[in-house]
Order: sequence, then structure tokens, then C-alpha cells
Amino acid sequence: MSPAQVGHYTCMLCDAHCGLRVQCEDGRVTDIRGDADDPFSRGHICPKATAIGDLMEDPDRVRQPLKRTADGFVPVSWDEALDDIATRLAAIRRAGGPDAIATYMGNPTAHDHGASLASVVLRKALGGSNHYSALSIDTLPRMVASHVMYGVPTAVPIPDIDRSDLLVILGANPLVSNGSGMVSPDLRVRLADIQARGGRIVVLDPRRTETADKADAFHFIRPGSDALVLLAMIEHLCSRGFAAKSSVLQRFGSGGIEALKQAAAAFTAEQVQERTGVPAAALRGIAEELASTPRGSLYGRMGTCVQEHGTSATILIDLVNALADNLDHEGGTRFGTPGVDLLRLASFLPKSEDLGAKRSRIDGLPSFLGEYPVAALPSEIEVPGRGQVRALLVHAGNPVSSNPNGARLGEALEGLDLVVAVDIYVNETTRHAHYILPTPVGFERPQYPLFFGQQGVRNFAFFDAPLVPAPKGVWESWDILVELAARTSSRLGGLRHLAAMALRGIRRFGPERIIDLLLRLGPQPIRLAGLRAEGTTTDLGPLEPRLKTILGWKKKRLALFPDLLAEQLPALAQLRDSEPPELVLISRRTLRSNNSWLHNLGRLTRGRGRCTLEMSPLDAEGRGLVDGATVLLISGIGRIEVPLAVTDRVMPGVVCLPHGWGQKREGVALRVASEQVGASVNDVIDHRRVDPVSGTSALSGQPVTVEARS
Ligand SMILES: Nc1nc2c(c(=O)[nH]1)N[C@H]1C(S)=C(S)[C@@H](COP(=O)(O)OP(=O)(O)OC[C@H]3O[C@@H](n4cnc5c(=O)[nH]c(N)nc54)[C@H](O)[C@@H]3O)O[C@H]1N2
Ligand SMILES: Nc1nc2c(c(=O)[nH]1)N[C@H]1C(S)=C(S)[C@@H](COP(=O)(O)OP(=O)(O)OC[C@H]3O[C@@H](n4cnc5c(=O)[nH]c(N)nc54)[C@H](O)[C@@H]3O)O[C@H]1N2
Ligand code: SF4
Ligand SMILES: [Mo]
Repeated sequence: MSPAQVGHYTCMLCDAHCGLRVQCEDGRVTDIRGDADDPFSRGHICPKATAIGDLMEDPDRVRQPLKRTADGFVPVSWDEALDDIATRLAAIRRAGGPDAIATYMGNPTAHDHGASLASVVLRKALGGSNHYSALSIDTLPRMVASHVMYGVPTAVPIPDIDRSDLLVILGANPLVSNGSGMVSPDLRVRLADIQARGGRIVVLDPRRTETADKADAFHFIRPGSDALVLLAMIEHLCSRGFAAKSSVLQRFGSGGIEALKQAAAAFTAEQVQERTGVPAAALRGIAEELASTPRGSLYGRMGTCVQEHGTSATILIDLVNALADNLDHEGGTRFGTPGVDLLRLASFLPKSEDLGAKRSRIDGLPSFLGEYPVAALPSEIEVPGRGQVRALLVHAGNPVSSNPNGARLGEALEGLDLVVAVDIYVNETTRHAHYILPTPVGFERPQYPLFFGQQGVRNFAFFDAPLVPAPKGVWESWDILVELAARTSSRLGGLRHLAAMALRGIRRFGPERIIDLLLRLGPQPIRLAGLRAEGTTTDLGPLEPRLKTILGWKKKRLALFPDLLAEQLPALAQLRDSEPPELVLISRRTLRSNNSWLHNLGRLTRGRGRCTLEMSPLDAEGRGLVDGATVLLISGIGRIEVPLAVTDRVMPGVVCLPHGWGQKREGVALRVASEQVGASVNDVIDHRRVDPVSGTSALSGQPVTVEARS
């Protein structure tokens, strides 16, 4: 036995990036706790992180490449798998053109710098435009809004919560999600600190969330109606003269303020209160509080993104912050200055990555950043013609569970010539794969926060070396994806042979050297070797003013009435005047789960079932439904059975089910997860409901009915 070793590693499960102290013995994890010496997370940890060792040792984990045969999955060698995949991809491309090969990058891709870089390499090597990711069921409207407002899609304003005296939260539940679009470990304490220094937290949400429980004020808001509330706030800020005093408008504003003011005039607090459910006086009060608190901000996340007016709502959030003089201000919202400057790098993106540079073949949804929204994928697979998808490569994604109309997508996958999943489990999606290619997980691979480094509530960076060796039969995503690109290219012949050689060179060069190069080009005085030696998170200081620099890259003024918003005003007026559907569905997260894939760890799933449909007492009574009953949740595309929880947490007219459940399906090899009571919320969410501006799936606000099971 070798002696126990304790090392630092940063939790890779969610945006919060908590520092962990991990004890290992003989290549096995024996203890995981919060790292009190981590300057950013200060020892905070949540239950999920304590299960990372279980995840690595999960008996259901895939530890060598698997090939699907008539008798189920059988192990194959890496060479056999990669050669066969490359041969088939080359043939599919020859027959159907580059668009016949699609890729889908799932959420954990963003937590793996090697995979993130390799996905760019692979997509370029494969060519074509049928590329997809979890972005369009998550944060795409945020990136479109930033592109429109600041000219840079990655310029995400982050609430400067450590110096804030007011945080208005619209459509996020950070006490459960641990914060998103703002890397803020130990968020519970950070939020409590706002209140301890006399500040306030205000929440607007269709569900009285766990965050709302701690807030100073809470209001229900009807799903999908945020843009109306925000327009009314803008109307109030303009008509009461607050906007005229905004220094950020004076310094950076375009001439659009008059047009914005005119547009907002038709959305007064009184005019929107019925449709939104937010009382006019409360709405005006929040707008005034935002304008009169020098260090305050309005923050929106999932709830304001994955809905039919997600892009409008997100643009409007930034406009409210600009008009209330909270943008690019200390204690307001600010932009990150990360080690690898993804803001600056994104400012060089070519026109072909612009919103709508291409339209998807069947549904006409817009491309952005070189990919289409996932809502376009089912038709691209199902509808014949040149460019029809015939092969799908999924990396760290579970689209059958996470994408709307997942069941239909699963069926569509069965019709494909080739499905390859780079994943650690045989789950809802990967059971449809011809090959499953396994990777390291947890503390088995190196880690730099390439994507999340720009979103800290303080600037931060780290580099974690692996703490334990990966199982012998797995490959890092970097190697798998770049090697697949190389082998496919070499089979396509001609000049692609040279491309294959170049790709092999890139593979050997490795992702860490690329990161180090990018760090040398970046705005922070850090190098990879220094971060490695540090052994914990490096605190790069509080958020600094950056708007002037960012706008300067594109020689731009702050867009105050962008065309994308102007074009949506008729639709928003229609929304204002419409009757809300009788009952709509929203989703929620739970503290002990992470999207669709931690349900196989007994440590997290023990106890009462968490996949319950929350319904208000008023709605339950009207339907003769009782707490604890199993009910049918029905939409135009499907029906599922779920246990009912009657609670006044949800607004009347709204039901709420967590996403990511429903592992009990034929072929899923997850022994713990498939015993869980629950179903996939996405089996009743229609993939055709989208935010038309960005194509983002409107996961929230699906009209549904609920009945007793007969
Ligand atoms: N209705 C509804 N749907 C939603 C949401 C919602 O709120 N409501 N939320 C949406 C959001 S925000 C997101 S981000 C998406 C997520 O959507 P996806 O990214 O499609 O799905 P995940 O559930 O994150 O699944 C991650 C997959 O990666 C695998 N995996 C985990 N770690 C690794 C690794 O290190 N390497 C590899 N190769 N594989 C790994 C897991 O086994 C799993 O198959 O879901 C979205 N879907
Ligand atoms: N424990 C846990 N933590 C996680 C995850 C997880 O699965 N589990 N997933 C991680 C991921 S991938 C992400 S992207 C983040 C997301 O982090 P958050 O953005 O905080 O996501 P949610 O907790 O889903 O909160 C969304 C809120 O929006 C509300 N909502 C729904 N529709 C509307 C609407 O139309 N308007 C408004 N105003 N609100 C609405 C919902 O009731 C919910 O409270 O969480 C991350 N952290
Ligand atoms: S909040 Fe939990 S899951 Fe998220 S990074 Fe921290 S320990 Fe990991
Ligand atoms: Mo997400």
C-alpha cells in the first residue's frame, strides 16, 4: 500500500468550480472535502462533489470502447473502433456530402478544455454545417444578445455580487444550481453577505424557489412574459427621467434611446400586469430600486433564455442594467478579464459565424457560431434530400434526455447509418450508438477553465493535474476527437491526406500547449506552469471596467434599440394582449442531480423521489387531483406518468417537473438510475416551440394538461 496523498482539484460538475481537497490511496479516491485554502470557494462544497469518487468507480461505467452487435454491446479495440468509424464516416460523406455528418457537443464538453479545443478541430475537419450543442437548450440567447449589444458573443455581463447592494434575480435559482453565467462558488454565503451589508435580493420566478425563500422580496411571473416586464421597467426608467441620468448611456450609448423609449411606451406597468402576473406597483418599485441603488444589478439565466422570447428578454435585461446605470459598474454587472481571453478571441470570428449566416435545411432555423439550434436536428435526420443527416457523433451529451421531444429524437437515431457516442455510460442516448468511446472522468484528466474562466464573479484561473490514473481502456476526448478527424480525413483521399498529417501534429502538440500559448496572448500575467505550481485557484482580482475596450474592438457604440429587438415588438404586443394558456409546464433543478447523468450514484439518489410534478392547490382542486397521486402529464406530442406534489410553491396555471429523469428504458445499463421513479420532462416538450430569433428551444412554457391516471 502506498501512503495516502492529498491533492487539490476543482470540481467539474457545475459552473461554481469549488476547490476540493481529494485524498487518494493506491490510485483510488478515499476522501473528498471542500478546500478551505481555495481563495475563491473558501471550503464550500455541495453533495454532488462528494460522489465524484463513486462516479469514477461506478460499476456501470464504460471502461473500454464498445460496439453494438445483434447480441448487444461488445468490447472492441480502439484501433478497430476508430478505423471502422472513420471508414464509415468517409463513405457517408462521399455519398451525402459534408452535411450528412452531424455533431452534438453536450454540456460536460465545456468542462474539458481538451474536448472544447478538439471539438473545434473535428468540426473544421469534417466540414459541413450540421453541428449542434447544448448551447441552444441553455445560454444561446445570452450569446446572441451580447453579439448584438457589444459585438462579441462571449461578452457576458456578470453580476459583481461581492460588491453589490441589490441583486434582482429573474429566472434563475442559484441556491440550487449554484449559480450559472456567474462562476460564484460559496454562493449561499455570497448572497447572505449582500443582505448582511444592508443590501437586498429580489426574485421574480413562476416558482417560489429555494432562492426566493432567502430573498427580501418575491413575485410570481408568468412563464415567457419576462420581456413584457422588462419593457415596462424601461418605460418607467425613461418616463421618470432615470435613464437620462445614466452615465453608461452618456458615455457609450448609441442614438437609439428615443426609439427605445417610444417602443416601450406601449408597455406600461399597468398594461403588462395582467399578462405577466407582476403587480404594476411592484414592477415600478423594482425598476426604481435598480436605478437608485448605485451598486445593484438585474440578473437573468435559464428562465429568461429557454422560452419563446428568450433573446428579446436577454437584450432587455442588459438594457435595463444600462438605463439604470448598472452596466460596467462596480457592484453592478461587469465583464470578465480571463487568462485565455475568449472575449477578445470571439471578436475575431468571421462573418460566417454570425447569427443567421445559414438557415437549417428543413426548418429554416438560424446558425450562430458555426452551429444550428438543436430544434432543427429531428427534421434534419428525418427528412430525405441532399444534406440529410446520416451520421451523428455525440460528445458528452444526452440529447434523448435533454432535448425537447427527446423520445422522437431517440427513434430518429435508430434510423441513422452511424451513431458514435463519446461517453462514460450506456444511457438513454448512447444505447442507440453503434460505438461508445469512453473517456476519463472526475479527477483522471487535466483541467483548465477555458470556457468558464471568463464568467467568474472575480477573475480566476487554475490548472489541475490528474490526481489518479484513468482506467487503461479509456482515451482522453482530445485524442479521440482529433484522431477521428485525422483518420476520416486520410480516408477521404486527395489533399485531405495532408490535412490528416497536420491533424496528427496537432494531436501530439496537445491541448495544454495551446492553452499556454493562449495565456501568453491573454491579458493576465499568468502561465500554465505557474498555475500548475500554484496547486489551487489563482485569484486574479475583482472585475474591472471593460466595456470601452470591448466596444472598441468593433468600433461600436452600445446598441440601445437593436434591430433584433425592434423586429420582435409586434410579437411582444401580441403577447401582451393574449390570454395565457390554462396550464403551462416549466422545469427545475434539484440539489443532488446534475442534468441527466448523476442518477446512477446511490449516494445522491437515496431518499424520497425528487421527480415530482409540482402543482398549485388551486389547480389540483379544480382537477380533483390529490398530493402523491400518479398523474398523466399530457401535451400535443406525448404523455408521461409522474407523481404529483401539490404545493403553493408554483404559480396557479403552472406545473413544474425536474428535467433529466426517465432512465428506465430498454437498453439503458444504469442499474441505480433506472430504478428511480420519474420520467423525462422532454418527452412532453415540443421541439417546434422555439425563440424564433435565435432558434433556442422554448423548454419553458409548454402548454399541457394534467389528468388522474385512470
Ligand atoms: N426541459 C429541460 N431540458 C433541459 C434543461 C432544463 O432546464 N429543462 N436544461 C438544459 C441544460 S441547461 C443543459 S446544459 C442540457 C444538458 O444537455 P446534454 O449536455 O445533452 O446532457 P447532460 O445531461 O449534461 O449529459 C451529459 C452526458 O455526458 C456524459 N458525461 C459526463 N461526464 C463526461 C465526461 O467527462 N466525458 C464524456 N465524454 N462524457 C461525459 C454523461 O454520461 C451524459 O451522457 O440540458 C438541457 N435540457
Ligand atoms: N444541482 C444542480 N445544479 C446545476 C445543474 C443541475 O442540473 N443540478 N445544472 C447546471 C446547468 S447545466 C445550468 S445551465 C445551470 C442553470 O442554472 P439556473 O439558471 O439557476 O437554472 P434553474 O435552476 O433551472 O433556474 C431557472 C429558473 O427559471 C424559472 N423559470 C422557468 N421559466 C421561466 C420564465 O419564463 N421566466 C422566469 N423569469 N423564470 C422562469 C424556473 O422556475 C427556475 O427557478 O445550473 C447548473 N447547476
Ligand atoms: S456547487 Fe457542487 S457540483 Fe458545483 S462545483 Fe461546487 S461542489 Fe461541484
Ligand atoms: Mo446548462
